[in-house]
Amino acid sequence: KNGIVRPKGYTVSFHANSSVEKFHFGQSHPMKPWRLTLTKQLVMAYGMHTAMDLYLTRAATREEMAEFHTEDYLDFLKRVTPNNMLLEPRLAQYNIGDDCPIFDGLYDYASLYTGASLDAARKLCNEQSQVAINWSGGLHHAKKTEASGFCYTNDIVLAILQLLRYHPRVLYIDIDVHHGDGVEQAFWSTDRVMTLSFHKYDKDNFFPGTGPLSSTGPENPLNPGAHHALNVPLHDGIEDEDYVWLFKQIVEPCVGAYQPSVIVLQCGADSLGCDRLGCFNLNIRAHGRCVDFVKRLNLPILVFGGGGYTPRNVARLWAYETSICIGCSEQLDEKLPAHTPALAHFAPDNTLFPPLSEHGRFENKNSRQYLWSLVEGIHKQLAYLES
Ligand code: ZL4
Ligand code: CA
Ligand code: ZN
Repeated sequence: KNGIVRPKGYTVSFHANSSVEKFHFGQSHPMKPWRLTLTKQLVMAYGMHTAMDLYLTRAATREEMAEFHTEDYLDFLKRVTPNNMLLEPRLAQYNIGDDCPIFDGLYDYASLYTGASLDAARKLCNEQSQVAINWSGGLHHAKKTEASGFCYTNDIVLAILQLLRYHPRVLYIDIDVHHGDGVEQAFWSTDRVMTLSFHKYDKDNFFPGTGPLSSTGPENPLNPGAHHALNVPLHDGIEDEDYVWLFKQIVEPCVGAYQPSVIVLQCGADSLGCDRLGCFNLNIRAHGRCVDFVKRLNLPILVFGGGGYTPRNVARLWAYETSICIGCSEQLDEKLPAHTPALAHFAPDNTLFPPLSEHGRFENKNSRQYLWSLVEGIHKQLAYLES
């Protein structure tokens, strides 16, 4: 109730525009922007808003989004509506369909989440914050000229392009259960961004089907991007200790070898157990330990959301990870504050850390031997950077 004390000499900023929360992808679509309302309610119920700089962000301008996306794709997003879409000849070209439907306000939705990510990036560039958070961002699948996997504009790519104005090397880390293909592709041919994604990989049966260990950048060793894409393909059911171990075994040498000046962390909540679309068995604390590990590297960090399709757990996770960024996670009561507005969503247990791995929806198919082979594969790849 008294609020959380702001850490000294260290600023965490929270970038949001609550207008994004009101958009609807359509009946039974798994992506639910109102999960952000739930998240913000928990953050505030715990009193964390007093320990951060809060920014009400504006929508990204068309010019800002054209730094990555094509004019014709942005024109399309701007003009298409549920009423005129049947007259639109290029729906297939822009990959509009069940995953990426046309809904009312689509352009406003995309420009709002993108605007928040750009605002966060600028606060890191001018050193007004050390950690800048946008839970509405992290839409890693969008391409230059098409929508993909619930993502219309790629706010991560646009934010990284901003960071590159001031930072020589950006490390991008993606712990969403899906492969961060759009970000990987955008920076495929540069050595100024290293992309690292942990994800479920099954070429034919799990979206988007890219991101094997062998996908490391352009084949031509003279291309600067060679060896700067890293992929950690996982099977169903990975558990807390193994995931956190793997994350540390890989992230630490990446930072050592690449020496980034800033880190962008996509915190997709669909890698939690019990996610509607996911297939891992992670608990909230384990996911948070990955964020904590990155925070302790003492580099400026841009923190984004992403996937997450069981809204009550998305809200728990991102509220907890907000506390990790602030450095106040030990002060949070496991029991959710009694004055949380949507407390009924978190019933019957009303805890921040419900058991998500016990119900064992997914058998762990990741053997220790397999995990070691991933670590070894990544270490071998990093050895190319030293030379
Ligand atoms: C749905 O119930 O695997 C969309 C998508 C809409 C409502 C009504 C339509 C019913 C699950 C998913 C038919 C839906 C058929 N509705 C969807 C190959 C696919 C073709 C589309 O977390 N069908 C495509 C995308 C993935 C595919 C995951 C993750 C984003 C992120 C960052 C994107 N696409 C098969 C599926 C439903 C739906 C139910 C769905 N789509 C589950 N997985 C996908 O990485 C934000
Ligand atoms: Ca990922
Ligand atoms: Zn995802």
